[in-house]
Amino acid sequence: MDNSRRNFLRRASVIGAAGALAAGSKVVHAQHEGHTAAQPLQASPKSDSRAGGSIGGVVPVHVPGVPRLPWTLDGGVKVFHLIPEVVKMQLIPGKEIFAWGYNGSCPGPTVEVNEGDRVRFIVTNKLPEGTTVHWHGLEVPPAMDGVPFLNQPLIEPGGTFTYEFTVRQNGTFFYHSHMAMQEMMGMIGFFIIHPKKAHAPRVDKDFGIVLQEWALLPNNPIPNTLAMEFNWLTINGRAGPHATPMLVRQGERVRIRMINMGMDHHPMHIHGNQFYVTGTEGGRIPETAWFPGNTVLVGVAQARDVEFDAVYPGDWMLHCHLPHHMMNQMVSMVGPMGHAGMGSQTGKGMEEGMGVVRQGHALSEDLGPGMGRGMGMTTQERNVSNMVGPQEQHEGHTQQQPSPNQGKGTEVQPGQTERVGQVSNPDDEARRKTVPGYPQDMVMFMDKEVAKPETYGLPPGWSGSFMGMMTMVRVLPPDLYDEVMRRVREGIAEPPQGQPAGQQRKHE
Ligand SMILES: [Cu+2]
Repeated sequence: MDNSRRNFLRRASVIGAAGALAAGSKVVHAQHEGHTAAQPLQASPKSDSRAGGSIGGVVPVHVPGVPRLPWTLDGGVKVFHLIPEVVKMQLIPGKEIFAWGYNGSCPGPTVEVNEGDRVRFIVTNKLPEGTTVHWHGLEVPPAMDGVPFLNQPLIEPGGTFTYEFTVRQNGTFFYHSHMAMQEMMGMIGFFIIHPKKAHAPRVDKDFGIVLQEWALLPNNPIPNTLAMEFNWLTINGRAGPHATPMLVRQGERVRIRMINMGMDHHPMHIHGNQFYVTGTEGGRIPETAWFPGNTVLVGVAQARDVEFDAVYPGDWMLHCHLPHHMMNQMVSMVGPMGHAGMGSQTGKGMEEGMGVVRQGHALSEDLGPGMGRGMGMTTQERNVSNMVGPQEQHEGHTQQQPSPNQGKGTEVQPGQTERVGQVSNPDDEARRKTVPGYPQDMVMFMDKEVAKPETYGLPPGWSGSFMGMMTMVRVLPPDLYDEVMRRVREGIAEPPQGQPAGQQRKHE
């Protein structure tokens, strides 16, 4: 395939992605008897102390983009219906996958109860295989613990199992399938238990974020749950920049609860603020044991609560700091080696990059560069990047000669370094392409596609800096806060106008 055609196809797929509309996750089953698919975010019944906002000083937890699980009261027992099922969800506009979740949502809807509540969960399985629900961190009777065969039979497709127990703890917990691969299909949700009296100091805003990771081969919408490498990282089911910002009025005290159910640990870092770690998956940490930081490691199966006073106005990033968790759609970790040129291919998919040979022999013209190795026998080889991340589009491919000395025959003495390949003109693409390691990071703007009421007032191009496990805490001065909240209530989503700073010279 020649380069112009390949570039055309890439451009077409980018335009296709940009044209897709944002939508929440939706249930995949063709029909549902007796229950509505995606449960809208709905207030709990009026008898609930939290609905009014502040009996005991407790504020409801807001998990951006994830509904709350409604309940009804039956003789003093809070009754919930939990439905494991397959959902179609959108990681970013244009990237839809099939995940497994609960009640039409992945992550599952948030369970929010009070310490001392008696709760009943009627679980009806709509998955194609058996499942159970484990209440992670909760002190429940063994028969309610959700381990199949040890504590209970599997809930077979179409079957129902009822869990009932009294919640005696308070803090950030979660529920999840106790089948390991189902966990990796997304089957997790928050289980928040409010204390009888709010912890001091009281918070004004209480947020929750679920950290998940997905292995998705190109053009395959089904997560590979056996993978050890993950190329999509999400917060509440969405990758940056599609994650919904958390909104705070300047001066408020904020709690953010983070839970992790995946294969990797996530060092979650906030910009511009220090926080205290105030809770774990075991509940509240005594204030005397709090420690400050701006990064907290949320390990697999852990919960971490952090709190801070939002005194600094600004749009503050909150993200996993693992470099590979700050990217979307990594196409390859190992190749290709050469830039596009005569006989060389670049920008191929993960399969080729990982050396899955499908055509010809490994060193053939098509596959050689994709194997991530230089063959040492062509002038087209250069020490260039592995090309991770989305690829920038270039109008008109430039053919240029590499420097004959680039990366070859130069010996650097131990302890010494040597400058290589400085570039002073960003428009000199030919020169840039001779630099070892180029390209590394690429930027893709999608302000318009991910515009939400919560993004109002962000600068043009803001979305170019958000990928993977990234979101933000927007600490807004009162006027702007009120305006953004009005837009949230009225559902007004407007992208910023104008060009990103420094991008005026670029074509669209
Ligand atoms: Cu991470």
